[in-house]
Amino acid sequence: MMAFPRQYIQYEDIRIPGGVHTVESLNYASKEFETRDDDVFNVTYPKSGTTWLQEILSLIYSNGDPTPVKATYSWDRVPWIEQHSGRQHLENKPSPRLITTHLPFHLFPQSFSKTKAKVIYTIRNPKDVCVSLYYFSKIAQFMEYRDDFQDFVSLFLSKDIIFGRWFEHVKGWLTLKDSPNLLILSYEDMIKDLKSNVTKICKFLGKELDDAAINSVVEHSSFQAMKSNPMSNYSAVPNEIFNKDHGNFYRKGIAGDHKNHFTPAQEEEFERIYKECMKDINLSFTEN
Ligand code: PPS
Repeated sequence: MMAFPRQYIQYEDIRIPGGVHTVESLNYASKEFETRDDDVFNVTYPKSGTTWLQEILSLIYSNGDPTPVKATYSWDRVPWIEQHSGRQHLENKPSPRLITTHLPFHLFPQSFSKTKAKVIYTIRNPKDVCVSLYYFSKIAQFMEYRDDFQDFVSLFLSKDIIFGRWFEHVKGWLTLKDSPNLLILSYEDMIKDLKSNVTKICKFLGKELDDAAINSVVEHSSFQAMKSNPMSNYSAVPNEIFNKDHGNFYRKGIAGDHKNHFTPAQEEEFERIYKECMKDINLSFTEN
């Protein structure tokens, strides 16, 4: 397989990795995609719990039966709408479709607003997102790479970061916060109590799972279960795309790892920018 170049597409106001995305695939996602009333979208800023939700949603829709998550790749079960294979994956997929996206709200399918489709938006502490993305950029050969952590933090805080800045992404999606069709989840909350979050997701989706099925969803979407599931752990992706010699996609899966990476000066600067950008938004991030 050919390696993806570390090249970016400028799509409207955001930069998106090339190779896996094309202008055509982004136009499809944003402008042409026909949303169905029973579509379910797993929306995240990168490194905020995307893969986790792919697994949880797959397991909820199989009523806790792990067979599908052990038989089919996560990206086929809950495909990304904006990637080059989005159209092929989604056009003829039977309902209800489970769909993943990192798109900011303003580039989300235009057809969405006329439907009853549901969106689950998962938010993670941006400092931990930054750390996770730093390590991911060593593995993902399509990502812009900065060896020096401080350089990476500067990139993360700039408009050149993939899918736009975390701040604008989160604020954009929070404009929908009063919609009954949006469920906001917190990565940190899921770390603390996965079962109550799975129950909350089921309620939002109108899925009635009994206690044994809920427990099975929790068991099969644990960090360890996913890390050892070849259908979800990206081990099948060739090294030209995900270089496994440079790290593991399932790195730590914890809340608060930024404390092991940010210097006090970096924390202070990040906090200053956070406060400036998020002044009207009330979010908190618990740490273990
Ligand atoms: S991506 O590339 O945007 O799809 O990445 P994404 O899946 O959003 O984020 C990857 C981080 O999520 C962690 N992860 C989990 N944490 C806890 N429990 C489970 N089950 C789980 N699955 C994935 C993964 O380890 C990455 O975080 P870091 O901090 O790098 O470990």
